[in-house]
Amino acid sequence: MQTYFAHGFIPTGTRGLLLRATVLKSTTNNDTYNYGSLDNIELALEYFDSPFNRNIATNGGFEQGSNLGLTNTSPGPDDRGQRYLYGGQGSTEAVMNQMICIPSLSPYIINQTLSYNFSGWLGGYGTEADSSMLMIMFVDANDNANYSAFKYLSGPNAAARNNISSLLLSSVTGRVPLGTVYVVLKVFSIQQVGPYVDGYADQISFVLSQEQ
Ligand SMILES: [Ca+2]
Ligand SMILES: [Ca+2]
Repeated sequence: MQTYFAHGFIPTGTRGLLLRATVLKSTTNNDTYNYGSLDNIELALEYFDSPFNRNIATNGGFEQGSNLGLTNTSPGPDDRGQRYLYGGQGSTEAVMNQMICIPSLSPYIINQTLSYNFSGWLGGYGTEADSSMLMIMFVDANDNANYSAFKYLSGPNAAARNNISSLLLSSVTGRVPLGTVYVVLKVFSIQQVGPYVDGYADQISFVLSQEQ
């Protein structure tokens, strides 16, 4: 199966939503059964107060996440909360994606006056070479990513963490490129030493602002 998604703003005056899934049976080879299939239909609604000058990433502090390896006294953000992201077990890499729709900001994007700041605290475990990485993608209305606007942020290696379990701040700023309808934030947790994927991340933040 493949995953498909659509996104957008609910138009003014909407009083209800109708979700419809159609499963089509082939008409070309006299199939007895309809083998069209689907699963896990989801609808997520989000209310935006003001999109500017605040973190609009959801659960960026991973307080609905996991906790292993760091302690409350490990170097990291002051506002870390109780939990953070780590990659877990069973794979050599874990990836988190979050899509944020911003079509209502198209006037600012057309005028090239919409700036972003994408940041996160990244780290790992002791002397292990496991690490984390952030990436941001800008995608247009046809779901085409703007490859020239990709940004990567590599987290610290063990030496940069002084070989202790800790988190360090990484950030990138830029201008939201023309044609952007939504952004995809990605967090990679990469395993070099087993058995756990000990790339850590916390306090992921995506902030938009108007350039004056
Ligand atoms: Ca946290
Ligand atoms: Ca590990």
